[in-house]
Amino acid sequence: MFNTVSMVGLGYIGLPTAAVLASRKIKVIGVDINQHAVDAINRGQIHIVEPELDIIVSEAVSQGYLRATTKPEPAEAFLIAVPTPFMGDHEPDVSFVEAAARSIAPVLKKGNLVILESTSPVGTTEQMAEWLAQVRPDLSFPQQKGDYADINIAYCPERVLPGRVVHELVHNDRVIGGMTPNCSYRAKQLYKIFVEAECIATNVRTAEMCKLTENSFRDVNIAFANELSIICDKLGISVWELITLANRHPRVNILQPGPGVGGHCIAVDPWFIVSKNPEEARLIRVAREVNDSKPNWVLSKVRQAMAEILMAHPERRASSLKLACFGLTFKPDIDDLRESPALEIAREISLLNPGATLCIEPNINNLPEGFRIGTQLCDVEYALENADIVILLVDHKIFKEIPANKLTYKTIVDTRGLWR
Ligand code: SAJ
Repeated sequence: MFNTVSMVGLGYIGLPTAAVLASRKIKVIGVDINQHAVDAINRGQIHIVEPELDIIVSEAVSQGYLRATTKPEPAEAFLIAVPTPFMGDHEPDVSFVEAAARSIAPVLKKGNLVILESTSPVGTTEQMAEWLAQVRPDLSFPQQKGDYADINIAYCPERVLPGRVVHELVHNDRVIGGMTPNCSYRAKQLYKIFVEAECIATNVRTAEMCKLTENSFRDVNIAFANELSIICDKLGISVWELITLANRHPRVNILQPGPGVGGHCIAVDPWFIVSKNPEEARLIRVAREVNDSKPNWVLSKVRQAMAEILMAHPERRASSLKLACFGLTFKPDIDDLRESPALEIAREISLLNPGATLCIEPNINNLPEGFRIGTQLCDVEYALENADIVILLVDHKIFKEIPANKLTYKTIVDTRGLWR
């Protein structure tokens, strides 16, 4: 049914999807504006970090099923997975979707299927159909001719977890929102090429909202845990013990508090609901605010720890204090620093601390910008030998393995409950 598919956007979602499709012996033309990414893929290499992806891409390219280009070419189906960030005022920026739609419009042919996968505010797919129709008045679209249109259009959100993308692409259920029933039917046929789980059809707006709902649900639940951690700190209760006990109730399942919420999804997507429904989305907005303000609370705990040491040791100067930040990534055991609260906190610590700041992040080789000059990236042993205050920001596996006796004489600010 589909011999040639074009994947527009070859990032964290597009490249794995293109490679998995190609591994099912579909000819895949990958399109990206990033020449460096295109060149790397055509050499059979990858420009992002994701387990298992390198092997699939290199095989797909060497067998001739996957090829990348910067200029769209004709295909039977087009999948769009481009970034949808938000702007300074939390308003969604769908300009990459518009650019992608306008770039494929000239090569569209009667019978083509166009699917948007990018996380998008409700209404974006219909807007995309309008952009396509503007460029191609010679073709008919679902908003004009329904099931009899020349072009089929659907929204099908990605839902894969970074670090498990290749597995989840195949094994997660897919929600498929066609602009018409025929659009859904055709999109379903496409996903069935590689999805072994269920593909469930709905309408386009429900599918768009479904993706936003999933990530907002998680954000609200993490905000609940983060708020609890602040309340428990005031009350002298261990939030970690409290959550373990409360979760013994058969209908309670509280998530884990941390230094805040990071990444390019959960910290962003709820704003797509809030910006369209500012009056109604009250809980969703407050959850965002609770999670966004958690780094400041952690910083206040660090300041408090510094003050307590100086009070207990009046002979010491503030500039003699050494602080060690354990972890910079947005979640454990990955190298991704995007929207990372740990990174934000570590930077601020380096700026507020008159003494030395050490950072321990086994998944990167160089400190990113924004730290006070002199801030050092070092290993666990060096940090534990030298630091007065250790601040646990990311629950990387190797930090879990630190023996308790190495932490005995340290002042600890543990945002993950790893060393409780
Ligand atoms: N976090 C906590 N406490 C928790 C769970 C997570 O503080 O109990 C924090 C993490 O440390 C991290 C942030 O939340 O900073 C987000 O991490 P995550 O593992 O919850 O999610 P992401 O951003 O890696 O991926 C999410 C997933 N969505 C859901 O689980 C509902 C994934 O399935 C989506 O495909 C992805 O967003 C996306 O692309 O939208």
